[in-house]
Amino acid sequence: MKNNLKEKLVSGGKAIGTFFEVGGETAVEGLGYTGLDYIIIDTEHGPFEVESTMGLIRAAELKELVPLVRIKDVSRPSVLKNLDIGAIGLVVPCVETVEEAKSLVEWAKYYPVGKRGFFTARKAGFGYEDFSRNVMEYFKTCNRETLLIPQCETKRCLDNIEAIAALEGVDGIFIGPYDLSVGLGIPAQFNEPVFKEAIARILKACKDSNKLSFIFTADPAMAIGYLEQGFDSVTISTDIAFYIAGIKSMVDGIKNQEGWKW
Ligand code: 3PY
Ligand code: MG
Repeated sequence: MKNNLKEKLVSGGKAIGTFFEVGGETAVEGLGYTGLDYIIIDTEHGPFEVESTMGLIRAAELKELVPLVRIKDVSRPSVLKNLDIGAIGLVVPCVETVEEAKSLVEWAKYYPVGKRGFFTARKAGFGYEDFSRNVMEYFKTCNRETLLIPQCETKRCLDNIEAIAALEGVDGIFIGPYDLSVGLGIPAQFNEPVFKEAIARILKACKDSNKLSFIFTADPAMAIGYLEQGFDSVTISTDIAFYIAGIKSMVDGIKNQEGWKW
């Protein structure tokens, strides 16, 4: 069990991902040819439940695309089930307090870091992978390789960000700029000083605690800016946005010829 995304990021590499919303194993497989490092299967906003998510994870594994899952809420079943079906990392929306982050660690990490419920699930080969035969080795491997990444996307989370980022078991922070900007009273105004200060504060909290930093943007120029600023990773747009834009630009290019009635 190895997390290629973690390996890349802790060795100083940058990574790029996208939110997966389209659905279907074939769509995941196709993304394996794009150069993306990871996808985040979005069960917060996307239509997927745990059973279909498992198929999407398998398809990502086939193409060595790292499958993270954005779980739908801060709850033990959401954490446990998504890890047990093979998510190698969880992005958790709307975490606001240190207590919530502590609960997440308890549910997501095995003893002695947390109290994850014991099960030799997919990543353990249902108990047939060598590393899972010894319980302590199994726990240590899962705790090391599984990324737990709360999202900072509310004012309350921002107020607590240093303590949340510093928690043992929290591997990184993912900034949700849309919700965070709403929380700051400046919806989608990403160039406002108050927004930029918030981003800088979260990034510093990550660096000070030696944790990974992720941010979402739909804009490739902003993505480059965030990477230059020091973020470890940007999650760029959603697959559905690329899908529509790609086909639409081809259709527009043909339809825009003069003289034909469509
Ligand atoms: C946000 O911007 O709120 C996110 O959660 C990223 O998609
Ligand atoms: Mg959000």
